[in-house]
Amino acid sequence: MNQLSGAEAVVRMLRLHGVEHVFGLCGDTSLPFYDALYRTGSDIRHILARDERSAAYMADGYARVTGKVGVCEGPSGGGATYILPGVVEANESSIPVLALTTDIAVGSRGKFTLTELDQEALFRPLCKWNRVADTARSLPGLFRTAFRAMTTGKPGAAHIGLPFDVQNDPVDEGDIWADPTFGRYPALPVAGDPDAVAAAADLLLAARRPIFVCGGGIVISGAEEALRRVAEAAGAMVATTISGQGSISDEHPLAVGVVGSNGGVIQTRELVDAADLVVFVGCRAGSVTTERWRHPVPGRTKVIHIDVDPGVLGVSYETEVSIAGDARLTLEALARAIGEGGGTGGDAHALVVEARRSKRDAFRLLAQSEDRPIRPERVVADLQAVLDPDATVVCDPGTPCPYFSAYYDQRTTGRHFISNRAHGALGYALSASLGAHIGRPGVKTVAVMGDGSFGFTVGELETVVRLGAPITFVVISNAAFGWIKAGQRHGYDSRFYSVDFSRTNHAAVAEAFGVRSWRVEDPARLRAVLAEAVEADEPTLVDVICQPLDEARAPVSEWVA
Ligand SMILES: Cc1ncc(C[n+]2csc(CCOP(=O)(O)OP(=O)(O)O)c2C)c(N)n1
Ligand SMILES: [Mg+2]
Repeated sequence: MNQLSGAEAVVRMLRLHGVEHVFGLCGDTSLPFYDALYRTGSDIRHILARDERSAAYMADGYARVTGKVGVCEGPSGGGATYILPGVVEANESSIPVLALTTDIAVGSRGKFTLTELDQEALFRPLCKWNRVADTARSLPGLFRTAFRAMTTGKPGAAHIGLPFDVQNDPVDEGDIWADPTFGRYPALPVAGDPDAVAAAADLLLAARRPIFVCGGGIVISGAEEALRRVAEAAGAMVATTISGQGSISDEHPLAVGVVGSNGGVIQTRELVDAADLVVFVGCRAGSVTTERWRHPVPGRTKVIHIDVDPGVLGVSYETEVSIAGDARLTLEALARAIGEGGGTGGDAHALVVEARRSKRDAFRLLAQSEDRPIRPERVVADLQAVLDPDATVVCDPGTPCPYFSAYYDQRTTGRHFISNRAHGALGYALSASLGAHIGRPGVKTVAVMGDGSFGFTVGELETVVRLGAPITFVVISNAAFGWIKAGQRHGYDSRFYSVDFSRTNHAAVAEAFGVRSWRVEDPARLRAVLAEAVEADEPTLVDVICQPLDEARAPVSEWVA
C-alpha cells in the first residue's frame, strides 16, 4: 500500500474535511508540517499570524461567519501556551476551532527537551476534544474524531498535538478518508422530543406576554426563520443575548433588542420582567443575560428552556418544559405545533413599540451631542449611518460591546455582530475581524476596539496590511482601562487605582504599519471620516478621542443608579 508521511496525512485530512484556510505561526517542531503544506497543500491557504493568540481568534472569527471549522496552528512550548485564549473562547462560545500544535518527538520526552510540555493536560479543560498523537498511523482516526466532536451536538473546540517524529512517520494512504459533513456545523442536528414541543406550544398559546430570549444557538443553527414564524404565531416578544444578535432583525415589530447587564437597558429589562412566559433558546441563561439571575425574577414567570446541550437546561431557572435539541429543528417543530397561532391576543406588540421608542429617544439625544471628548453614542450612530446592513461588526470588550449591543441595529438576520462573550479577553476584535473578512470577503468588516485591546494586539496590523484586507478599525481612545475604571467609580466611590494609561496616537502607530489613518476629536467630523474610511479599498483606522466609560451613560446595569 502507498504510504505518506504523518504531516502529509494531516494536510490531506484537513482538505477532506473542507478546510481551505489555516491561521498560524511557524516553529522548529512545525517544520515537517510546513513542508507538507508547501508540497501538498495547494488547496489550503496559510495565513501567517504574528502571535498564536491572534491565529486562534482569526480561526474563531472565520468559523463564526462561514459555518465551517476554523483551523489554527502553532509550535510546541510558547506556541501552545499562546494559542490557548482563542481555543477556550471558541469552545465556550460553541464555535468549532481546531488547534493544531506541533510537539517534541515522542522519543525525546522526559529528557529536558527544549519546549517540552504536557500539551494534552494543558488543553484538557479548554476544549471539547483533545489528544496528542503518539503514532502516525493514529492520525487519520484522530482527525475524524476531532471534526465529529467539534461539529455535532454542542459545537466546540478541539486540539490535536503533532509530535515531530509522528509528522515524519508513515501512514497508509488507504486510511485517508473523511466525511465532509463534519467540516461544517451544526452537523447531524437532532430535533427535541415531540411531546415536549407540544407542551411548549400549549404554554406559548396560553401565555399573554411571552418573550423569547435568544442566545447564540439561533444563528449557529440557522433558526432565524423558524424563530420569526413561532414568534409571530404566538405574538411573542423576541429579545437576544449579546451573542444572539442576528436572531431577528431589530426592525421586526416584535424585536426587543439585547437584554442583560451588558448592553441591556432599563426598557428591555422591563419587558423581561413583564413577561408571563420566558423561552430561553440556544442560551445558557448565564450571569450577563439574566443580570445575575435576577431578570427574569426566579419563580415569578414560567420558563421554557431549549438548548442543544442538556447540561444547561434548568440549571439556573426552574422550567415548565425543557427541550434538548437543535434550535432550528425544534423551533420548526414548534412552528408546526402552533400552526397559525393567534392564541394570545396579548399586548406584546404594544409593549415592544413603547419600549423601543423610549430607548431610542434617550439614545438619540446623546448620539447628537456635540460634546468633546466624543460620546460613544455618537460613534455608534455615525457608524450605523455609513455601514450597509450586511456589514460584519466585531466588538472588543470595554466600551464597544455594550454600546454596539444596545444601540447598533442589526437590520438583517444572521452573523453580522461578533464579540468574544465567553471570556471577554482584551485584544480579540482586530484578529477576529481578519478571520471574518477572510471567511466572508464580499461584505465590509469593521472592528471596534478599546485602546486597551489595541495594546494587546497592535502587531497584527502588519498581517492585515500584508494581506491588504480592507477592514476598518475604530479605536475608542480614552487612555484608560475604562470598564474597570467605571467599576471603581460606581462600586468603590471613585477610588481610581491603576486603571489609567497615557494616550497613544493610534493613528500614527497604524500609519507606521501602512494603514491609512485618521484621528478625530471633533464630533462634527466623525461621520464624514468614518464614511471615507469605510469606503476605502484598503485597511483603514479611525482613532476616536472618546468620552471615558466611567463618565458615560453606559448601557451597563450595574452602573445605572
Ligand atoms: C486579557 C484581559 N485582561 C483583563 C481583562 C479585564 N478587563 C475587562 S474590560 C477591561 C478594560 C478595557 O479597557 P479598554 O480596552 O481600553 O476599553 P475601555 O473600557 O476603556 O473602552 C479590563 C482590563 C480582560 N477582559 N481581559
Ligand atoms: Mg480604554
